[in-house]
Amino acid sequence: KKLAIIGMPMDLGQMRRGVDMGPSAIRYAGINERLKKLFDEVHDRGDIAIGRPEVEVDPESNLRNLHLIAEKTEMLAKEVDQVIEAGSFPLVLGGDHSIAIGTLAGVAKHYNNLGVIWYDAHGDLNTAETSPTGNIHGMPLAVSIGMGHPLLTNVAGYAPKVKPENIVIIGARSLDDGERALIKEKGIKVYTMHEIDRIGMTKVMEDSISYLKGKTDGVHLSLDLDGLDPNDAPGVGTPVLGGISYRESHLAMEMLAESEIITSAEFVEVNPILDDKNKTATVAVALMGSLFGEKLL
Ligand code: DIR
Ligand code: MN
Ligand code: MN
Ligand code: MN
Repeated sequence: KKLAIIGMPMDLGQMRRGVDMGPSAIRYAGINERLKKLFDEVHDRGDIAIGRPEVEVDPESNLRNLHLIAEKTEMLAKEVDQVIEAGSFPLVLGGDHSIAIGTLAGVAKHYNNLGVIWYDAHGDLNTAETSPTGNIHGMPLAVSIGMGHPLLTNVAGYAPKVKPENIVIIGARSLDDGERALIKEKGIKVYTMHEIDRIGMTKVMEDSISYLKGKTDGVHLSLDLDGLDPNDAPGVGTPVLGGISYRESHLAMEMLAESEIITSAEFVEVNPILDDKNKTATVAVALMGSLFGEKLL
């Protein structure tokens, strides 16, 4: 079993600076040491070069940093593609959630029926038309089903990446009107905080796993740290009260490890500037440990 780590220090999908330092914060929290115990080989490929580009707002679409994000996610897609071709598990470190456009573009071409688990307080299902902010980090899941600006949906030269019926959103508690409409229209499966409270994380994960297991040939985990409660993961740009706990998140990761369905992953939105002594990156690394099979006994 081989793991490849790719850092994507991009903060162009939203307005709070600092999430570009996410990959560094996660490395400082000990990702390499921790995961070396769980894989035969861990290769940290370093960061994709983002540089310090000038922030722009596309006058036609009102999208913030549209061209830069299209260009940089294309680079990430190539890197992820190479990692999979080399037989390694790709683990991408964000960066804001717009990086998922590139990760999924690199992953999805290797599967006929890719499943996606979107662990997030938000739906990330906005388009230029429905977005209240113009921030592309609120759009990557819509982009992956082929909805949104063509520069984004066509990253890596094909669209869509994922079928709506192969998606499960877990932890949602802040959805915009357009996102709600899209969820209904496309029949996307969503476990909001209501279901997590009501039926418990065990049942939510059992149902999610059996929903995806039969019909997919690979499952990507896209974990936004703001899916967790801000008490447990304060270092995120858009915290929302009433989130998934640290314990529930570990349980979810342990159940995914047991199920053996996950074939790629990314951990995004870690912002060390807004954090409390690197707590959020430390949580991210602990969750990776559980996802990749760490056991207490
Ligand atoms: C909001 C926030 N729905 C938007 N989205 C966030 O800007 O579209 N996603 N924070 O993680
Ligand atoms: Mn390929
Ligand atoms: Mn997100
Ligand atoms: Mn979010």
